Amino acid sequence: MQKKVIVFSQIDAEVLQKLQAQYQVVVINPKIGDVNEQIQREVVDADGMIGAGRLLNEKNLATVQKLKIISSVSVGYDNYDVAYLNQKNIWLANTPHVLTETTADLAFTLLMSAARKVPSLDQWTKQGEWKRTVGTAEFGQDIFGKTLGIIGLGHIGEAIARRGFHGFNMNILYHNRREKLELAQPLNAQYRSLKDLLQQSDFVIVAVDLNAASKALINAEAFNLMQKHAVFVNISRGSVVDEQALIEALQQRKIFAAGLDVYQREPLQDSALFSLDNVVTLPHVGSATAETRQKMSNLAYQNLVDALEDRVPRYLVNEKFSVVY
Ligand code: 8YV
Repeated sequence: MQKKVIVFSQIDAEVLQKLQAQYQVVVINPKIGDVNEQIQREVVDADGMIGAGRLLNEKNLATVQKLKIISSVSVGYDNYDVAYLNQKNIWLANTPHVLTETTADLAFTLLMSAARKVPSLDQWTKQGEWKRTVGTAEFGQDIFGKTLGIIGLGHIGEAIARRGFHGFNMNILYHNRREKLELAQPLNAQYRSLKDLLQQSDFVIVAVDLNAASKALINAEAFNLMQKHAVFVNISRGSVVDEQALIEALQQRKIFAAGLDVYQREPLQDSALFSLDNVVTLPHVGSATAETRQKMSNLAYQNLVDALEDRVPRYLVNEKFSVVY
Protein backbone atom coordinates (compact mmCIF):
# COMPACT_ATOMS: atom_id res chain seq x y z
CA MET A 1 0.00 0.00 0.00
CA GLN A 2 1.36 3.45 -0.95
CA LYS A 3 2.70 5.39 2.00
CA LYS A 4 1.10 8.73 2.88
CA VAL A 5 3.08 11.94 3.28
CA ILE A 6 1.77 15.26 4.59
CA VAL A 7 3.43 18.43 3.25
CA PHE A 8 2.69 21.02 5.93
CA SER A 9 4.34 24.09 4.41
CA GLN A 10 5.61 25.26 1.01
CA ILE A 11 8.57 23.18 -0.19
CA ASP A 12 10.72 23.16 -3.32
CA ALA A 13 8.55 22.35 -6.38
CA GLU A 14 10.88 19.64 -7.70
CA VAL A 15 10.95 17.92 -4.32
CA LEU A 16 7.13 18.04 -4.18
CA GLN A 17 6.94 16.44 -7.62
CA LYS A 18 9.33 13.67 -6.57
CA LEU A 19 7.24 12.97 -3.47
CA GLN A 20 4.03 12.90 -5.50
CA ALA A 21 5.57 10.32 -7.83
CA GLN A 22 6.49 8.07 -4.91
CA TYR A 23 3.82 8.51 -2.26
CA GLN A 24 0.23 9.56 -1.59
CA VAL A 25 0.85 13.26 -0.87
CA VAL A 26 -1.51 15.60 0.97
CA VAL A 27 -0.55 19.27 0.91
CA ILE A 28 -1.87 21.32 3.84
CA ASN A 29 -3.43 24.48 2.39
CA PRO A 30 -4.09 27.45 4.74
CA LYS A 31 -6.42 28.92 2.09
CA ILE A 32 -9.02 26.16 2.44
CA GLY A 33 -9.32 26.15 6.22
CA ASP A 34 -7.70 25.87 9.61
CA VAL A 35 -4.24 24.35 9.26
CA ASN A 36 -4.35 22.48 12.56
CA GLU A 37 -7.71 20.93 11.71
CA GLN A 38 -6.29 19.78 8.37
CA ILE A 39 -3.21 18.30 10.06
CA GLN A 40 -5.30 16.56 12.76
CA ARG A 41 -7.53 15.03 10.06
CA GLU A 42 -4.78 13.94 7.68
CA VAL A 43 -2.17 12.78 10.20
CA VAL A 44 -4.25 9.82 11.42
CA ASP A 45 -3.00 7.45 8.70
CA ALA A 46 0.13 9.36 7.63
CA ASP A 47 3.55 7.75 7.50
CA GLY A 48 5.62 10.91 7.13
CA MET A 49 5.49 14.72 7.26
CA ILE A 50 7.71 17.35 5.64
CA GLY A 51 7.75 21.15 5.98
CA ALA A 52 8.69 23.92 8.40
CA GLY A 53 7.42 26.86 10.38
CA ARG A 54 4.49 25.15 12.09
CA LEU A 55 4.02 24.04 15.69
CA LEU A 56 3.67 20.26 15.79
CA ASN A 57 2.81 18.80 19.19
CA GLU A 58 0.15 16.90 21.12
CA LYS A 59 -2.54 19.38 20.00
CA ASN A 60 -2.30 18.30 16.36
CA LEU A 61 -0.49 14.96 16.52
CA ALA A 62 -2.57 13.17 19.15
CA THR A 63 -4.39 11.08 16.50
CA VAL A 64 -1.27 9.67 14.82
CA GLN A 65 -1.26 5.90 14.46
CA LYS A 66 1.76 5.11 12.31
CA LEU A 67 3.66 8.38 11.77
CA LYS A 68 7.34 7.51 11.53
CA ILE A 69 9.11 10.72 10.60
CA ILE A 70 8.74 14.49 10.65
CA SER A 71 11.33 15.91 8.28
CA SER A 72 11.79 19.61 9.01
CA VAL A 73 13.07 21.94 6.30
CA SER A 74 14.95 23.92 8.93
CA VAL A 75 17.94 23.62 11.22
CA GLY A 76 16.05 24.96 14.24
CA TYR A 77 13.50 22.63 15.77
CA ASP A 78 11.86 24.65 18.52
CA ASN A 79 8.55 24.34 16.64
CA TYR A 80 8.39 20.68 17.62
CA ASP A 81 7.61 19.08 20.98
CA VAL A 82 10.58 16.72 20.87
CA ALA A 83 9.70 15.04 24.18
CA TYR A 84 6.24 14.24 22.80
CA LEU A 85 7.71 12.92 19.55
CA ASN A 86 10.04 10.70 21.57
CA GLN A 87 7.05 9.44 23.55
CA LYS A 88 5.26 8.61 20.27
CA ASN A 89 8.43 7.09 18.73
CA ILE A 90 8.40 9.63 15.90
CA TRP A 91 11.72 10.61 14.38
CA LEU A 92 12.45 14.32 13.87
CA ALA A 93 15.02 15.23 11.22
CA ASN A 94 16.46 18.66 10.36
CA THR A 95 18.66 20.27 7.69
CA PRO A 96 21.91 21.56 9.24
CA HIS A 97 25.04 22.78 7.45
CA VAL A 98 23.51 23.60 4.04
CA LEU A 99 22.18 26.94 5.35
CA THR A 100 25.16 27.91 7.53
CA GLU A 101 26.95 30.27 5.16
CA THR A 102 23.79 31.91 3.77
CA THR A 103 22.54 32.61 7.27
CA ALA A 104 25.91 34.03 8.31
CA ASP A 105 25.78 36.29 5.23
CA LEU A 106 22.38 37.56 6.39
CA ALA A 107 23.72 38.22 9.89
CA PHE A 108 26.44 40.44 8.41
CA THR A 109 23.91 42.08 6.10
CA LEU A 110 21.94 43.11 9.19
CA LEU A 111 25.09 44.19 11.04
CA MET A 112 26.23 46.47 8.22
CA SER A 113 22.75 47.79 7.41
CA ALA A 114 22.11 48.70 11.05
CA ALA A 115 25.61 50.13 11.58
CA ARG A 116 25.34 52.45 8.57
CA LYS A 117 21.61 53.27 8.82
CA VAL A 118 21.00 51.85 5.34
CA PRO A 119 17.16 51.53 5.41
CA SER A 120 16.50 54.97 6.94
CA LEU A 121 19.07 56.73 4.71
CA ASP A 122 17.75 54.93 1.64
CA GLN A 123 14.25 56.24 2.43
CA TRP A 124 15.68 59.71 3.27
CA THR A 125 17.35 59.86 -0.15
CA LYS A 126 14.36 58.50 -2.07
CA GLN A 127 12.03 60.96 -0.36
CA GLY A 128 14.15 63.84 -1.67
CA GLU A 129 15.44 64.84 1.76
CA TRP A 130 19.09 64.92 0.62
CA LYS A 131 19.37 68.68 0.14
CA ARG A 132 22.63 69.29 2.01
CA THR A 133 25.91 67.60 2.81
CA VAL A 134 25.25 64.78 5.23
CA GLY A 135 25.90 65.57 8.90
CA THR A 136 26.11 63.84 12.25
CA ALA A 137 22.46 62.81 12.03
CA GLU A 138 23.38 60.56 9.11
CA PHE A 139 26.61 59.22 10.59
CA GLY A 140 26.87 55.47 11.24
CA GLN A 141 29.33 53.27 13.13
CA ASP A 142 32.69 51.96 11.95
CA ILE A 143 32.91 48.18 11.58
CA PHE A 144 36.48 47.43 10.45
CA GLY A 145 38.74 46.53 13.35
CA LYS A 146 35.95 46.76 15.93
CA THR A 147 34.94 44.12 18.50
CA LEU A 148 32.32 41.55 17.50
CA GLY A 149 30.64 39.56 20.29
CA ILE A 150 28.90 36.35 19.17
CA ILE A 151 26.42 34.67 21.52
CA GLY A 152 26.28 31.02 20.39
CA LEU A 153 29.37 29.73 18.55
CA GLY A 154 27.76 26.83 16.70
CA HIS A 155 28.20 26.33 12.95
CA ILE A 156 26.40 29.59 12.11
CA GLY A 157 28.15 31.52 14.89
CA GLU A 158 31.53 30.24 13.68
CA ALA A 159 30.72 31.27 10.10
CA ILE A 160 29.87 34.75 11.40
CA ALA A 161 33.19 34.86 13.28
CA ARG A 162 35.06 33.93 10.07
CA ARG A 163 33.43 36.86 8.27
CA GLY A 164 34.28 39.28 11.05
CA PHE A 165 37.88 38.11 11.49
CA HIS A 166 38.91 37.61 7.87
CA GLY A 167 36.65 40.17 6.25
CA PHE A 168 36.67 43.07 8.69
CA ASN A 169 39.75 42.47 10.86
CA MET A 170 37.43 42.35 13.89
CA ASN A 171 38.35 41.29 17.41
CA ILE A 172 36.17 38.20 18.05
CA LEU A 173 34.62 37.56 21.46
CA TYR A 174 32.13 34.75 22.07
CA HIS A 175 29.88 33.28 24.73
CA ASN A 176 28.93 29.62 24.35
CA ARG A 177 27.91 26.56 26.37
CA ARG A 178 31.51 25.44 26.10
CA GLU A 179 34.77 27.14 25.22
CA LYS A 180 35.99 26.37 21.68
CA LEU A 181 39.75 26.56 22.16
CA GLU A 182 40.17 25.17 18.65
CA LEU A 183 39.02 28.56 17.35
CA ALA A 184 41.35 30.60 19.54
CA GLN A 185 44.22 30.37 17.04
CA PRO A 186 42.53 30.52 13.58
CA LEU A 187 40.11 33.29 14.53
CA ASN A 188 41.72 34.66 17.69
CA ALA A 189 38.29 34.02 19.21
CA GLN A 190 38.25 34.75 22.94
CA TYR A 191 35.66 33.31 25.35
CA ARG A 192 33.86 35.79 27.55
CA SER A 193 31.10 35.62 30.14
CA LEU A 194 27.83 36.99 28.76
CA LYS A 195 28.18 40.10 30.92
CA ASP A 196 31.74 40.82 29.75
CA LEU A 197 30.84 40.17 26.11
CA LEU A 198 27.92 42.62 26.27
CA GLN A 199 30.05 45.29 27.96
CA GLN A 200 33.07 44.89 25.65
CA SER A 201 31.47 44.44 22.21
CA ASP A 202 30.83 47.11 19.60
CA PHE A 203 28.60 44.60 17.76
CA VAL A 204 26.59 41.77 19.36
CA ILE A 205 25.13 38.94 17.25
CA VAL A 206 22.85 36.27 18.76
CA ALA A 207 23.17 32.88 17.05
CA VAL A 208 21.97 30.40 19.69
CA ASP A 209 19.24 27.80 19.37
CA LEU A 210 16.06 28.41 21.36
CA ASN A 211 15.78 26.24 24.46
CA ALA A 212 14.91 26.56 28.14
CA ALA A 213 18.34 28.09 28.87
CA SER A 214 18.28 30.65 26.05
CA LYS A 215 14.63 31.83 26.31
CA ALA A 216 14.64 35.58 27.11
CA LEU A 217 18.40 35.40 27.58
CA ILE A 218 18.83 38.93 26.23
CA ASN A 219 16.74 41.10 28.52
CA ALA A 220 16.68 44.70 29.83
CA GLU A 221 19.67 44.02 32.06
CA ALA A 222 21.61 42.81 29.02
CA PHE A 223 20.79 45.91 26.98
CA ASN A 224 21.80 48.11 29.94
CA LEU A 225 25.23 46.45 29.87
CA MET A 226 25.78 47.23 26.18
CA GLN A 227 27.58 50.35 24.97
CA LYS A 228 25.54 53.26 23.60
CA HIS A 229 27.27 52.95 20.21
CA ALA A 230 26.69 49.17 20.10
CA VAL A 231 24.70 47.43 17.36
CA PHE A 232 22.58 44.37 18.26
CA VAL A 233 21.72 41.63 15.72
CA ASN A 234 19.39 38.65 16.23
CA ILE A 235 19.25 35.84 13.65
CA SER A 236 18.45 33.05 16.14
CA ARG A 237 14.86 33.01 17.41
CA GLY A 238 12.77 35.93 18.56
CA SER A 239 12.06 34.40 21.98
CA VAL A 240 15.76 34.49 22.87
CA VAL A 241 15.23 38.25 23.29
CA ASP A 242 12.83 40.18 25.55
CA GLU A 243 11.40 42.13 22.61
CA GLN A 244 9.79 44.83 24.76
CA ALA A 245 13.13 45.44 26.49
CA LEU A 246 14.77 45.75 23.07
CA ILE A 247 12.13 48.22 21.91
CA GLU A 248 12.70 50.34 25.03
CA ALA A 249 16.49 50.17 24.62
CA LEU A 250 16.11 51.43 21.06
CA GLN A 251 13.56 54.11 22.00
CA GLN A 252 15.84 55.38 24.81
CA ARG A 253 18.94 55.13 22.55
CA LYS A 254 20.65 52.80 25.06
CA ILE A 255 22.16 51.13 21.99
CA PHE A 256 22.87 52.61 18.55
CA ALA A 257 20.75 50.25 16.46
CA ALA A 258 19.48 46.72 15.95
CA GLY A 259 19.17 44.35 13.00
CA LEU A 260 16.47 41.69 13.38
CA ASP A 261 15.41 38.68 11.32
CA VAL A 262 13.34 36.92 13.98
CA TYR A 263 10.64 38.00 16.44
CA GLN A 264 8.65 36.75 19.42
CA ARG A 265 5.55 36.51 17.19
CA GLU A 266 5.89 35.87 13.47
CA PRO A 267 4.84 37.19 11.02
CA LEU A 268 5.65 40.56 12.68
CA GLN A 269 2.51 42.72 12.63
CA ASP A 270 1.50 46.01 14.32
CA SER A 271 4.79 46.25 16.19
CA ALA A 272 6.34 49.26 17.96
CA LEU A 273 9.46 48.31 16.00
CA PHE A 274 7.80 49.71 12.88
CA SER A 275 8.02 53.30 14.17
CA LEU A 276 11.72 53.17 15.06
CA ASP A 277 14.41 54.59 12.74
CA ASN A 278 17.25 52.63 14.41
CA VAL A 279 16.15 49.08 13.68
CA VAL A 280 16.35 47.01 10.51
CA THR A 281 13.52 44.47 10.32
CA LEU A 282 13.68 41.50 7.95
CA PRO A 283 11.01 38.73 7.66
CA HIS A 284 12.90 35.63 8.85
CA VAL A 285 14.94 35.30 5.67
CA GLY A 286 18.13 33.85 7.15
CA SER A 287 18.13 30.88 4.79
CA ALA A 288 15.87 32.42 2.15
CA THR A 289 17.80 32.09 -1.06
CA ALA A 290 16.62 29.83 -3.90
CA GLU A 291 19.85 27.83 -3.85
CA THR A 292 19.91 27.30 -0.09
CA ARG A 293 16.22 26.49 0.26
CA GLN A 294 16.55 23.94 -2.56
CA LYS A 295 19.49 22.33 -0.71
CA MET A 296 17.42 22.28 2.49
CA SER A 297 14.41 20.78 0.70
CA ASN A 298 16.57 18.12 -0.95
CA LEU A 299 18.14 17.22 2.40
CA ALA A 300 14.73 17.10 4.08
CA TYR A 301 13.45 14.93 1.20
CA GLN A 302 16.33 12.47 1.71
CA ASN A 303 15.75 12.36 5.47
CA LEU A 304 12.05 11.61 4.83
CA VAL A 305 12.62 8.92 2.20
CA ASP A 306 15.34 7.21 4.24
CA ALA A 307 12.94 6.90 7.17
CA LEU A 308 10.04 5.69 5.00
CA GLU A 309 12.34 3.14 3.34
CA ASP A 310 13.48 1.83 6.74
CA ARG A 311 16.87 3.50 6.74
CA VAL A 312 18.11 5.79 9.54
CA PRO A 313 18.00 9.41 8.29
CA ARG A 314 21.35 11.21 8.33
CA TYR A 315 20.28 14.21 10.41
CA LEU A 316 18.09 13.01 13.24
CA VAL A 317 17.41 15.45 16.08
CA ASN A 318 15.85 13.18 18.64
CA GLU A 319 17.95 10.06 18.14
CA LYS A 320 21.25 11.85 18.73
CA PHE A 321 19.98 14.57 21.12
CA SER A 322 22.60 16.82 19.52
CA VAL A 323 22.05 20.31 18.24
CA VAL A 324 23.55 20.70 14.78
CA TYR A 325 23.66 24.35 13.81
C1 8YV B 1 13.93 28.16 8.16
C2 8YV B 1 15.27 28.71 10.08
O1 8YV B 1 13.87 28.25 6.80
O2 8YV B 1 16.41 26.75 9.51
C3 8YV B 1 15.90 27.42 10.44
O3 8YV B 1 15.87 27.09 11.65
O4 8YV B 1 14.93 29.49 10.91
C4 8YV B 1 15.05 29.01 8.66
O5 8YV B 1 16.20 28.74 7.94
C5 8YV B 1 12.62 28.65 8.73
O6 8YV B 1 12.58 28.28 10.06
C6 8YV B 1 11.45 28.04 7.95
O7 8YV B 1 10.26 28.56 8.44
